[in-house]
Amino acid sequence: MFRNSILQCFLIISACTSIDAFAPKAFISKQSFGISSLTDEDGKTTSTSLNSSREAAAPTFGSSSSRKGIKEITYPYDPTKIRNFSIIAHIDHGKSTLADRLLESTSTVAERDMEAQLLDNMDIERERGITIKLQAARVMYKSKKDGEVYTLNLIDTPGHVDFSYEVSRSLAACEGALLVVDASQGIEAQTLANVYLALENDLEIIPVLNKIDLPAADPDRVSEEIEDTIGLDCTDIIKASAKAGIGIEDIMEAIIEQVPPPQASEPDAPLRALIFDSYYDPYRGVVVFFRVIDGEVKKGDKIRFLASGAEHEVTEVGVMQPQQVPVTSLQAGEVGYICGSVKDVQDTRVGDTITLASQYKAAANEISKENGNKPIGEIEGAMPIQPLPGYSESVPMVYCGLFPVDADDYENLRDSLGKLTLNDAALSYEPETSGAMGFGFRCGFLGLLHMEIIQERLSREYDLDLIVTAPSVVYKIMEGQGDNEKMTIVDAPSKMPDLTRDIRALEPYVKMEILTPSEYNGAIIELGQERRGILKDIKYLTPTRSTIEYEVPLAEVITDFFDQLKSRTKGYASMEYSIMDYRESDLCRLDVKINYEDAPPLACIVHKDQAQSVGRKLVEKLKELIPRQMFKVPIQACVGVKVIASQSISPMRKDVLAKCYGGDLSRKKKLLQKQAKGKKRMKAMGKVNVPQEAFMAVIKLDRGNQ
Ligand SMILES: Nc1nc2c(ncn2[C@@H]2O[C@H](COP(=O)(O)OP(=O)(O)OP(=O)(O)O)[C@@H](O)[C@H]2O)c(=O)[nH]1
Ligand SMILES: [Mg+2]
Repeated sequence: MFRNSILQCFLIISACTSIDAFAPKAFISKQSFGISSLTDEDGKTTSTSLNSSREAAAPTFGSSSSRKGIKEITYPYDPTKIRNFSIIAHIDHGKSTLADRLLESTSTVAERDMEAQLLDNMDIERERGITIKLQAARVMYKSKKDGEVYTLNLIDTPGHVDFSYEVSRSLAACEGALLVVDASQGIEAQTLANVYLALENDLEIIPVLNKIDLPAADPDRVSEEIEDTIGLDCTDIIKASAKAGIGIEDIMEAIIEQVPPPQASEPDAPLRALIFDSYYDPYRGVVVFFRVIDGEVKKGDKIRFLASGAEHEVTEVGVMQPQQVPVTSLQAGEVGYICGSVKDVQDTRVGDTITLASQYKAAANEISKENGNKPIGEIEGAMPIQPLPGYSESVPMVYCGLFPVDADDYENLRDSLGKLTLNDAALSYEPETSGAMGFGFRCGFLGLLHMEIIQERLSREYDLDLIVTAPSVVYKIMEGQGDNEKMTIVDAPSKMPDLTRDIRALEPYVKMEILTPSEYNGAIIELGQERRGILKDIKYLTPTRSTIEYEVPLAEVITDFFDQLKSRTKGYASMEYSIMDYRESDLCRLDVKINYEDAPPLACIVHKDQAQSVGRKLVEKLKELIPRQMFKVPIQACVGVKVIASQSISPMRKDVLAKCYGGDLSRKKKLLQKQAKGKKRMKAMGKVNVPQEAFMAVIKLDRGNQ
């Protein structure tokens, strides 16, 4: 019965996105419009030129210079003594802190090198106090029960929903998952989402109650909640405090006891290793993180990436402790990294399978012999080595345009995006050209926080100044009827055609689940109504906690929905969502004209009923954000050719009559007329600088009280 309920909750990608992620500080540059060129007046950011955040943030994590002369370590190999597991939880329930304790108590990291959330080694992670990248580490632990030494490969995962792709990839490399639940807060939306992901991967789940040191901790209530909602047996649940170091040994013993060891491979099986992460190192090329499923890989081997067909010689094989330590070989069941001077980022892809070139060639020759010496490429469906299942591609939820402030940076931006996709497999991009903005890229993200992090990483790690347009979802446009029906995908508001009678627009809807204390049910239903939500169900998990199920257009969610949810429930509610389907909606494109010139990056798609109020609020907001010019600047919001709202920014004006005391009236008139003429000329040639915040104005509008 439990499994059934899980099947219903298939892929869960949720949205705990904070819109304050969009505080203006995050955006960096100014842009001028229309006939004008791009400017970057006060667009300088703190660009610490980091080449690889992993290296830069944590020099101890192995820079190439410090690698010279490092001897490889040989570990005894016994697959029955290996345990691979991920740490999963809702955001801030203490995963990284627990990983710290596991590293510390096994003396994997020296005491002097220890710091809080050690595995969060990126600057952005440390500044924000959240994990955004999965991070693997190997610890050796001597069991108190049987006295044997075990190799524990742990993967710390991010808790925020925008990075759930990282979690799903980590889980595919493991046999078990440590489910951390904050004993003072209980189950949250993301706890459930991660449990479903772990069950999809058939993992053994070990629940742990964390933060029992807090006065507000209520382990009994939370255990009951876990039993009732998730269905895990909690009679002997481990009570721990990652901060105070309570229950750490119990956790490690439970892992050894409950998580199954990896399956040993057949003797002589060819190498098959699954890539779960990678990053670009300017000195060593692409560094690939993988889990060996079959076979063995050593330094000096020639490896082949099955999907791309690229072959490279291995220059280093190693494990993460968590700094990279070279080892002589890695065998089935082990987790580690490899480098092979791979300079072309296209060669490697997360989810691809690594094998040995010699084994591939031998298998290919055999198949070709069986087929009368036909070359392998000409034999249909021939697969000398069966690739591992890999991962399903992540589906971007939100799109935005990224344009370099300096047009010369275009190539640089393209290379940087290529390198960044190695480290962030959920990022997608394609070239885009816009009349007003020049050459850039349309990028797809899993959520708003993801979008902001990528933008910040581009600026910090690759020293790029960017202009970011407002995020939008993907719409489907249907034209014609019956067999002649044609569908086009629209991922930028400016590409939306004018909707006539035989063009229909479909927008994505999400299934949203909100967990909240029951006293806020009313406030949440009110919010749902404002956002065109369809209330599906309200369930009481316990007398004081409920889950509310909604079907909401995704476009309403990517505005300040999460902010509103938090503020209306005093921060107690959490939410998750997954894409359901596309539904027909009465949509229209809201264009913005500044100084009578179209400003496509400011256009947005809204529901027809909301067009008037969004248009009015948008022009008011733009009036506040766009600085005054020497001439009058009208700002208009239009649907089609109809202007539905307008405002104008009054010009800065010199008092030309100041020098004219006394004097004749006609003299004054003449001066004023001359000034008016000058303003008119200025207006015709004028350039309006639109600051970066203006691009985001549309998602920050207060949409209540419409
Ligand atoms: N009192 C107390 N605080 C804890 C405990 N474990 C973690 N914390 C605190 O909780 C906060 C979040 O901890 P993290 O370890 O960063 O949580 P996380 O689950 O890794 O968060 P994300 O990776 O962003 O999802 C930090 O301020 C920790 O100091 C604990 O056992 N007791
Ligand atoms: Mg963390």
